[in-house]
Amino acid sequence: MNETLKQWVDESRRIVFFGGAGVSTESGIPDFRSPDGLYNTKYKYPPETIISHGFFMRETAEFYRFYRDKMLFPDAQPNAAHRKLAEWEREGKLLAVVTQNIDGLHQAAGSKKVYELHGSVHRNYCTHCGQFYDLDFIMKGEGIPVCEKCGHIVKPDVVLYGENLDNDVIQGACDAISHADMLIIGGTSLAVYPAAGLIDLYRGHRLVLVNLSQTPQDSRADLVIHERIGQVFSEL
Ligand code: CNA
Repeated sequence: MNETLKQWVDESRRIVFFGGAGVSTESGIPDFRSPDGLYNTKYKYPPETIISHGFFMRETAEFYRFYRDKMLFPDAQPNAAHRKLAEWEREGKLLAVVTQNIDGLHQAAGSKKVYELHGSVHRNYCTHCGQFYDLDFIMKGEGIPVCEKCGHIVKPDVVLYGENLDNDVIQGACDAISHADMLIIGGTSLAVYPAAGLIDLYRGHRLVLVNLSQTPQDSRADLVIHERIGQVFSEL
């Protein structure tokens, strides 16, 4: 167990967690940039092309083939990292989780204050009338999902490359990070902007990075742990 991390967690009252795909790999969901991540699987186009706004508009059927095949994991369960964060929130020592993940596992673990910078696979809307659809609706259909009310295309509430982040979500995340007395960054390559830029708002001296591989921000962190985050959190 990392004693410094444990001590800082014990002493902090306004922890904010900023995470990415690496938080869910121990739940069986592949990340993007690890050796066994999505960017290293063979597909007709690179993933960053397929999960872009332009591709969704142009080649919707191909988008959904990839999306259903590679991005939906309805049976994944929260791991020790998700569970510990929810526990800290219940205990009143965690302000918020800010996540780049779209899998909903923080909420499944019981977290309430979750800023989903890149949206969620659990919310889907008709592009015409705004009718809501759940993940099951996308899973059980084939081809392009269309609205049962008006027949227009249903789109996941996921921020695709080339789309803007939701202003209210960014505002909430900025607010939480700037009020944090400890910021734990975990399971993210910190390569995707503007999300990765939000950590600049933290001004304290308990900046912890828990990530398997190195990140561009390792040198500015007060504590760096290159281990599996589920394992690290299970020992806290
Ligand atoms: P990324 O760029 O794939 O980076 C993941 C990072 O996590 C890498 O640096 C890994 O070394 C590290 N990592 C992997 N497993 C672990 C582990 N068990 N413990 C600690 N570190 C680990 O992913 P980012 O989140 O940084 O990139 C942002 C993208 C990925 C966002 O737009 C997400 O929407 C997108 N994404 C999300 C999911 C999901 O919702 N679960 C899955 C795949 C991709």
